[in-house]
Amino acid sequence: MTICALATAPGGALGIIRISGPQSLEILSRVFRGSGDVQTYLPNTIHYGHLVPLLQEGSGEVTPHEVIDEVMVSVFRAPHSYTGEDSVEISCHGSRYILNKVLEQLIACGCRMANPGEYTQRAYLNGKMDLSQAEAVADLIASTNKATHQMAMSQLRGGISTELERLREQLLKLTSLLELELDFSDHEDLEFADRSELLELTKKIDSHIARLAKSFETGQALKQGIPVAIVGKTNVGKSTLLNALLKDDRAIVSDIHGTTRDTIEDTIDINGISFRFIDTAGIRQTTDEVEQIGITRTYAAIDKARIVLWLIDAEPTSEEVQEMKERCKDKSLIIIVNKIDKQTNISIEELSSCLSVLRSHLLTISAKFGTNLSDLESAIYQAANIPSLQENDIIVSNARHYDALTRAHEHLERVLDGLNNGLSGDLLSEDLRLTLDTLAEITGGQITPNEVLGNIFKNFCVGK
Ligand SMILES: Nc1nc2c(ncn2[C@@H]2O[C@H](COP(=O)(O)OP(=O)(O)O)[C@@H](O)[C@H]2O)c(=O)[nH]1
Ligand SMILES: [Mg+2]
Repeated sequence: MTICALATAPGGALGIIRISGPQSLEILSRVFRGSGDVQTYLPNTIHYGHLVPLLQEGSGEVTPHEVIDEVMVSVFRAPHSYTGEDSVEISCHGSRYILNKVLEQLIACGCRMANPGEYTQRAYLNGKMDLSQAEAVADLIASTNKATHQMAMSQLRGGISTELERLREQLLKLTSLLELELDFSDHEDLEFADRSELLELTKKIDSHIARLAKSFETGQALKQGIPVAIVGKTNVGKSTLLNALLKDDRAIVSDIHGTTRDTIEDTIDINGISFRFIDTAGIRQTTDEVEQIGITRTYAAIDKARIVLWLIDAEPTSEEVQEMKERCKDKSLIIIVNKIDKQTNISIEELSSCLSVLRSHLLTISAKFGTNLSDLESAIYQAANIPSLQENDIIVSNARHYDALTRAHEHLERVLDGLNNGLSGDLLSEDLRLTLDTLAEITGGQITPNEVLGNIFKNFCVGK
């Protein structure tokens, strides 16, 4: 079936309508007047002409005032198109009226409106890309900064697919070693595959899979913004800092203690990575019920954060230090002395030794006057500890891939257990096969159930 859809967002100067399917050119020929016979247009050519209303049988020629639009038409032929089918892209003027009119004509000629992601789904079904690459297309369209763009590009280029192919080869090697053992299992005391060699190989593959699965944490953080909690006592300048980082008056700043009672979130990009800053209610003893709820949320924000900015404007007590260290055990803690525009009696050197934090994690700033904020941004970027995106490290950012990797890891753990406990080769083979099948789900090498495909493509835009 030939499908059509608007591929561009409404409101621009141009609007692109895509047609894909076996009848693309035949349908085009009924509504497009250009030079020569439309149905013989060569692949990868562009043609100038006019879109006209569908001619009724027996009616005369179209008069100039009936022309819908002056357009350019790009022609692609199977299999050398995005979908792998014959396709056409019509660049019209971006009028909503024109675009609707054109779609109406195409549907009258026998096109069906495309479902979300249907072009990419067809590209996948026609072998133009694997499933992980198809998913990367959606990520690429949604990318908002350097990090998400690079992750999507790497996946689109087949980064994950290549990595999985390597794993597959190793798993197949393992399988064949085991099968060799099975073939000769009649000879009772023959163990062809050296079990310790098998064990080594399995461990290697397993740690590789585990590493990929673990990278999801980073991938997810990069996609959603790395959570950074700004915490401290009331009035130390947390909201002022949030506003300064955002360069916007996002949170209310006042010298009244307990002004911020709920958490406030916003995102900024530092060196191409997005950070989600969470301004919190100041920590203090309070009888105000609402403020107390806010403080509980502050602790929850710390729990969810990857980086905690602890703002102080006076020497903290040792109990406070202890508490913060306890709460931030597995986080990057950055301690910030604010209000350095004012005279303070805080000695940074003393603080540094009594807090026993890295010197790079102890900064002095003035949130109000913007002093040392770029140092703070660098410290935050460093603390995020993101592997360089230039390197060929694969970062998994898709929940479906993560799920499959986790299950593959579990199957392989069973293989490891089996090897350690002297389980027979045929039982091990079964789990190995499951590992292979599970990994194949990621690229769609296995036959992928329609339900899974439906779930993947339903979140795409129409026209992609
Ligand atoms: N002098 C000075 N005052 C600041 C600075 N940062 C914040 N303040 C003031 O401290 C008060 C409390 O600030 P606010 O951001 O609401 O603190 P929060 O309760 O921690 O969110 C306000 O009057 C701010 O103007 C700073 O760097 N220097
Ligand atoms: Mg505040």
